[in-house]
Amino acid sequence: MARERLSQQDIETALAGLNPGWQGGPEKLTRSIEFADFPTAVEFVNRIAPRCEEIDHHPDLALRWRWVDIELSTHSSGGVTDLDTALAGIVDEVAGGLP
Ligand code: HBI
Repeated sequence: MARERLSQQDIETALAGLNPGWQGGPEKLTRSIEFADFPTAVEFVNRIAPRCEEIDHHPDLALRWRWVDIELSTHSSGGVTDLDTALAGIVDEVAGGLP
């Protein structure tokens, strides 16, 4: 049984508690984060990896110089679920600890 997709209203509610850089639609949540430099962007990826393993939920990441483009969706559900909003909060926590 696939995990339940969130309604747009639920997504809007979740976004209110997340970094304003997040954009959300029924299909995915996206955020592009600019770090101080390339090594810091790589450090973000390295720090987020074990957190994703802990919850068995993984982002789509594009590492572009000092930017990391993040897309969150629950592939097995074909859209945004509470796993994605939870991972968005983890992304905010990890990114917030980096320059
Ligand atoms: N991560 N974003 C995302 N979407 C999934 O459907 C997903 C995942 N990580 C692991 C995973 N599915 C499955 O391996 C477990 O749900 C069993």
